Amino acid sequence: MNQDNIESILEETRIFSPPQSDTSFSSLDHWQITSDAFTTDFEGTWGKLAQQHLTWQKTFTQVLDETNPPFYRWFSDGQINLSENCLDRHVKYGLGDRTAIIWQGEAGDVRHISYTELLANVCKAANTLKSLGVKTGDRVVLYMPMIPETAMAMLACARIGATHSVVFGGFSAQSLRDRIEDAGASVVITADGGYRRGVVHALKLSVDDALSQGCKSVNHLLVVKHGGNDVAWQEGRDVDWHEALAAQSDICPAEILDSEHPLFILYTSGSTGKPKGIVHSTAGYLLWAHLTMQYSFDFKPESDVFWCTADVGWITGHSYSVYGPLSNGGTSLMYEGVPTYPDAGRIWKICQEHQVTVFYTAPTAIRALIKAGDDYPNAYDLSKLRVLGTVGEPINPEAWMWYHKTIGQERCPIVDTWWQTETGGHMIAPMPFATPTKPGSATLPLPGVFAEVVDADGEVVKEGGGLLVLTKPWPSMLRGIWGDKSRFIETYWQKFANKGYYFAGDGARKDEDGYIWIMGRVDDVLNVSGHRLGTMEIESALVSHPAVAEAAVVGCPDDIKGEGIFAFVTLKTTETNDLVQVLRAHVSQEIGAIAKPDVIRFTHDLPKTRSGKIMRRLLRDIAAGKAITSDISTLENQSVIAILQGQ
Ligand code: 7RM
Repeated sequence: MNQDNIESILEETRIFSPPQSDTSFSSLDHWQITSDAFTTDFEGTWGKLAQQHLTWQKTFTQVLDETNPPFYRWFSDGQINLSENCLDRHVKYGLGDRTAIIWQGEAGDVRHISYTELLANVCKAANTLKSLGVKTGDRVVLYMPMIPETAMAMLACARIGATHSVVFGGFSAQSLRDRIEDAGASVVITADGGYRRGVVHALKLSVDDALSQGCKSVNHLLVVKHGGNDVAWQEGRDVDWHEALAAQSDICPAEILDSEHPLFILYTSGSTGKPKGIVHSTAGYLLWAHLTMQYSFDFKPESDVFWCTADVGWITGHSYSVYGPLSNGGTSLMYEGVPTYPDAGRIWKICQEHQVTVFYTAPTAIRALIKAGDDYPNAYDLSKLRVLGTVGEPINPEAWMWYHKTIGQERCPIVDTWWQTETGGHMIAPMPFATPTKPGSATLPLPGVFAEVVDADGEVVKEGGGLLVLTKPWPSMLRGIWGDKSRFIETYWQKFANKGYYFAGDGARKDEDGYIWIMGRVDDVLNVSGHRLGTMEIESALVSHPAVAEAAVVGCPDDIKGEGIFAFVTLKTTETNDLVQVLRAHVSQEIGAIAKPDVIRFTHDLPKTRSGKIMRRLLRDIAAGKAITSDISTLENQSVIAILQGQ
């Protein structure tokens, strides 16, 4: 994390009492009682919640199967269909007319989709997938804009037991191809285009590109006509979503699926190698997406309008734009465009127009909106807002205070939610009307979550800094990395194997009240605007260019993005004027625009230890423009430092 942020977090002493509410969790005593229930009877409490909150096709008899750790299984002899829980049960109980999705297009168009309508479309989409040969257990990749059809496609996959893998639309054709191939998908669902800043992005073009270079497993491309631009069409392979759905019945029985059936794969960056396909199961994932809506957001499906600004290409969009709100029978707002288009008031305009009550976004967006000035939010009626959430990266106290005062008008609790793609749902977060909050702290583990800060030996740190671990399994935990068992064990379980702890990859501090303050990644993973990127991935993209011999990528402080990307590069050829631009474009093509380095600095040599390891700490200090604090006595070629510093 940014040094300024660390300092402001370390100095932070303010405490804010939760506002009064007659909600089910209205004091820290309620948090304590619920948390204690898990300590006293871990499996019994989880089992009771799973019975109460989910609709089962066949009830389970065993809550947790821990015979083969870390391959934990939850509710494993039960059967359940996620789409039935998100749709059929609400329609059956008379909520068919309630709005499931409010969609706001960037150009101004709005759609309200009721539960009845959503169910009918999901059934048609499910029947379409079946007609294209998709069967239970097959993989379907989605490369989509933020439109209701994306949620429909996810739910349709879940309905027939096809494992979906959503790839963020900002990733390049190359990244898309890697993911399609790794997942072995038989169908890709995309759109002719999606809107961003008034421009239609040609999503299908990237899919065509990816498929032309491999992806032999793909038989069909299902295309939603949305952007209105001309697209190439391959007869026999490409299928028009609307035409296909129109020909299908709106009834499709929900497949009987085991609790542990793989619901989705979502690729995320790690410190080594290519992005890994995080696998989530059906029942456990759904239970926690459902419950955390209530715990962290105090979600009231009958009256709330919930808006999570994350793209469904990320885990936040999966759990809190789609599955969490819909499982509860509530209303989820989806916005297709850019939050600052046509101006920085767009978000607040949408909140006013759709009477948003619970709003969830990333600190990077908050910082960008602060910079735009208070006139934007002040011009809109934000009085309906009652809970404000943040996610993705540490929030600096200054941004927290602005969110609290200017947006929440000191009325709305701020919920800073710490979690990961791997955890499926929130792990550490305040309960908005129960937990006193401190700006910059995600506060306390949610009931049922056992999080600790430990030292390098895995001993619990009562107060002070260390590594963040989860000491007990939880229902929505990742079930593995797609196709790579050993990487799963190595990445998450090896470090504290003697204790059986899950290692999150984050540094954290525990204060005198037991509050947890997340200090950022301790591995080679960057957090750029709340998006996870591996330094290795960016380095590989750089060295795949013919001009590049070697590359070392580190994070550097960035006021808005939290972290920026700084690349040190040695060349095989001589430096040309436009090489920085060429390399940035190359990374964009290899990974996606989000991975473009902010700074590329050429050097004839990279600083290495005698054993040949790149001295990353040294590079981080240089990238931050700081005095060098690391020990450089082992540096072979000391004269390189001035060049690295750009002198
Ligand atoms: C949900 C999501 C996970 C990484 C995680 C942290 C960082 C997420 C917070 C946070 C501080 C937070 N999934 N992170 N939330 N850091 N405070 N509230 O972001 O898989 O993409 O990233 O994000 O480093 O390990 S993710």
